[in-house]
Amino acid sequence: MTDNTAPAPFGAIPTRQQLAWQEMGMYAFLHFTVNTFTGREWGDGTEPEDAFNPTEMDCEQWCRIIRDAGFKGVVLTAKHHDGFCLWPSKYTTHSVKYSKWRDGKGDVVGDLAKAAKKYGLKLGLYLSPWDRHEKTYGSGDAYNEFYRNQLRELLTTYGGKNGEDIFITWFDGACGEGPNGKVQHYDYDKAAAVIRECAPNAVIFGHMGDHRDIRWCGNEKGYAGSPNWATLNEYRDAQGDGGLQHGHANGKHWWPSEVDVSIRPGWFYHKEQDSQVHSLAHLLDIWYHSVGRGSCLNLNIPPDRRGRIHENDAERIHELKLVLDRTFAENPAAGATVKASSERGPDFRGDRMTDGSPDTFWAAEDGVTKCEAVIELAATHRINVVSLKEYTQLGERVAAFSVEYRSASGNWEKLVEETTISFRKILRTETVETDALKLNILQALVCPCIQEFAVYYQAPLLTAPSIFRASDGTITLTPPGDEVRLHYTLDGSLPTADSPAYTGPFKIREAGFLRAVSLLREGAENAYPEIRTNPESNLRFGTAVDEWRVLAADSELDEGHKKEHLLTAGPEMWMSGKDVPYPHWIAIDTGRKQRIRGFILTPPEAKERAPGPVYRYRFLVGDSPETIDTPVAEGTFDNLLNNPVAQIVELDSPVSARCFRFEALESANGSSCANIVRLELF
Ligand code: FUL
Repeated sequence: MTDNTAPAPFGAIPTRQQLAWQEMGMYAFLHFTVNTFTGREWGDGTEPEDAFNPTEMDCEQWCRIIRDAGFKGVVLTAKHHDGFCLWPSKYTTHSVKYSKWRDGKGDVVGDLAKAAKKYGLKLGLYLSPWDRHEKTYGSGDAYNEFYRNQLRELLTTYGGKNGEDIFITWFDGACGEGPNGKVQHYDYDKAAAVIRECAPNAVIFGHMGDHRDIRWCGNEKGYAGSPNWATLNEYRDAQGDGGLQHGHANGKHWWPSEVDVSIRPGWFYHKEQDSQVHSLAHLLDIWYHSVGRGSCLNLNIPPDRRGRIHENDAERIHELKLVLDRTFAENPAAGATVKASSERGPDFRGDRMTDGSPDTFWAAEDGVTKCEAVIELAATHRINVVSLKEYTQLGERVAAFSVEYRSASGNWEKLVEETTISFRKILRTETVETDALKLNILQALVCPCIQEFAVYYQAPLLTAPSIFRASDGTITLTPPGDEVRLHYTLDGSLPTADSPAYTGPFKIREAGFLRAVSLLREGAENAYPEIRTNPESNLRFGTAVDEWRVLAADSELDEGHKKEHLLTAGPEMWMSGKDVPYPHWIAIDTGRKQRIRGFILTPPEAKERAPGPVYRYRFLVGDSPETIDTPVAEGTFDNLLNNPVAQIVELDSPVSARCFRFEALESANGSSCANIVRLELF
């Protein structure tokens, strides 16, 4: 036995604010503004103040539901890109004060601050740097001053006596101004100084020069990377080298990631997405890939036009709480005896990681970077979740580890092998019965300090069917298991046991909306009888495309990305040619004149920063391949770069035509390329 003192800290370590933030695990994003009422994702700043008009505004309802679902805080879009202020800011007339809502006496930020306090939730505020309404935006100093004034006003009015109630200030980096738009040079130093002065407990998220405490995880899909180092070198580099997702080992700054994702396809509430609240299984995946990877989860639950959290969203986060509570109720490793291959002294013994205290940890001797610990359970248990924590107050140390279990025959079998542990690592594994586990530290930057080792069991969950629609309109549903039967509807209603049962593939050539649910067969075991909803998948689709023909495109990259891919049902895409500049276009002959109410564009999945997301588009129709020259829609796909979900565009009025041309006029990220997976008509 050696020296009974703690190891020296290693590399960058968290501040008090960062640690407090990290402990929160999960909080709720609240996207709410004029967009809620106009149906947009990015307002353009021309919306009249009266557009904002919730009919049953109730911040207490938000906070009650969010608190009851286990969230620790709320983050409100006090101002989104459209510039409309949810508080009566004295620096602009574009706010609730100038709307009809509550005769101009309403104050959403004020109501939320009060309700959050009442329900024990911490408060976070989002103040968009990009402001499409404010005249001074793009002017440099004048806007910087305006922005600082708003920041100070918000933090000092709603942050408690000394601003202590604010746990996060949230700044996104979005700007859709394009090459000819306004350019604002921000004074991040001065803005950050206001935050440090007025919100001493807050962490700064995202784009505030280098005055950040936490980084973006690099996508809006809901997952941090593996590995997921909390440290980072330069933010600039991280955008290109995967550092937002993975961090940098032994990086210069302690900048752990936050995972921000919406519970629905859009960030703002849209009625037509009521049936697209993520399934429980999807939400759990998000949770394990964010909180379970040591990040915090900022889950967006957008209030609706009433000013209330919609019933579907409320039900789903209630279900999430139920499964998490049940899973993490019993830890068979609590209090277990541990035999470690290297220990420093009595205060750092192996069983310090099973003693339940957040202040004690197992630490190996200096210089030991490979070691193991055997955890003896008091009895045999069924487990399928492993949870680990490093004592990150002393830095991040572990780069790779594995966990083995002792099988009935007494042999050690591998359960899981992974990379970083960091603040937290919670992994789902196969289900095994065991009476002992072994933690192998395979690679560490310096002797490891492990604060917690725990195991749990998550009961199996009923999941949703998968849907595939072929180009001729044939729909195939696949149930998630034998004990499941599927029911579906085509009229938009929620399928029940009385809806048509799925018995095999069927064909629908017209456009439509399919909803399908999984129901447990009679007699099958249901681990969660309290869950009231049936897991659902759904698909909005256009008319069958097997008789269509791609006439031409301005260019195509190669055989793997040819224009004909636009008509296939899989993930393959059309991509415009290398170094061919915008605009790009593709023209299609549908073979017969048909009534067109709109189109659905499916973008490629976001690989960290997709190469060619389209921002501005135009849609033209014609009766023959030679006369496709009548524009019927023009607009922008807001936020397609970060949140590439299917874009449904309804024409102002339906048209009859045989051919159409889609024109990509401007890219969302300055790249020369355009890429599209599918274009459908409805
Ligand atoms: C992005 C914004 O553009 C989206 O509208 C949303 O607010 C998201 C959280 O951040 O950058």
